[in-house]
Amino acid sequence: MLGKIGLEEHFAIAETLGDSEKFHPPGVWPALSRNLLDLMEIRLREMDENGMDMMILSLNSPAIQMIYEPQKAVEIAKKANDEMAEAVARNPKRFRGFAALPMQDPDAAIMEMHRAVKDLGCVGVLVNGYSQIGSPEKYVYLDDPMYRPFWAELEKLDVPFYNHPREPMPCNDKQIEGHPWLAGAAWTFGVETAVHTLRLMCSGLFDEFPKLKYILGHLGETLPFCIWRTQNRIEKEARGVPAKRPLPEYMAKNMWLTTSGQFRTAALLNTMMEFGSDRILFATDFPFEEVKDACDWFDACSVSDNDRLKIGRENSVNLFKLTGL
Ligand code: GRE
Ligand code: ZN
Repeated sequence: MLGKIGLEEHFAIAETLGDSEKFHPPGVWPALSRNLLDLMEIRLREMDENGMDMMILSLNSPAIQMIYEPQKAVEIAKKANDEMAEAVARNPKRFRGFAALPMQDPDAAIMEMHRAVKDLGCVGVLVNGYSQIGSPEKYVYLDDPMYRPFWAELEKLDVPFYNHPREPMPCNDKQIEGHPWLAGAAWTFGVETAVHTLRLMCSGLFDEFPKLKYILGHLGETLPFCIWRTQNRIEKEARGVPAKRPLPEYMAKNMWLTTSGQFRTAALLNTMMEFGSDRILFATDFPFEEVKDACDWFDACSVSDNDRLKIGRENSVNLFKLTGL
């Protein structure tokens, strides 16, 4: 399919590049770091060769979320957003961007979100899970009451929020002790981000802000497969959960899911059976995955051409109100 739009397409700036290094063997790092830093030739060639019109860019992980000094987080987020905006300005038909946000300071995050959306033209925001704040050992999830004004402002601005994976807190390390191959994208990213999303849903966030638009990668980080059971158990034993509605209802109304890093037709079909094809969006997870792998799979997978067009392009045009393509 030509004209695909991808929305988990990462880049790095010099200050955040090293964050991605620990997840990969040294052998692959030179190519990976080159691809992360490139916002021009390499990326455009990959896109041209594989039928991608546009990448909606986002910073690597955890990047801003692990810069525990709020002032520094603000500074680096601005720098990343400015560098990304320059790349978008050079190639507005090929690139758009998600803003990185310094969640260490919710007021500054609101200000940077406004600047990024209104002045820089960002089409959404992307946050890498919980943030470390004030010290490396203080972790704050996005259901913390201090973020309620941020969510209110996000709802007013009406741009999508992408909750992108980061590694679980170190206190969970024992779970995979002796099994380092399960760290990161292989397994722990996904459960971390699924739990974070369940916290948000159960906290009543989407009752308070029913118009929030929330995106998950990796076909929903296992939630489409598991949410029926979670809801079933919560219905039987609510234990004081603040959420007013069934969790699948928030997923149906507030969530969009992308194909990043999940190039598997059976998993896509399960997601379509739970959600329909209007809320699933194409994404690659470049450069941690190959654009070619994502596109070869997606272009040939056994869905209708109508669904392919929606997932590959039209749902993103509608969600991000993209113009000037
Ligand atoms: C990702 O963004 O999904 C990612 C990383 C680091 C390693 C692998 C990976 O941020 O897929
Ligand atoms: Zn990613």
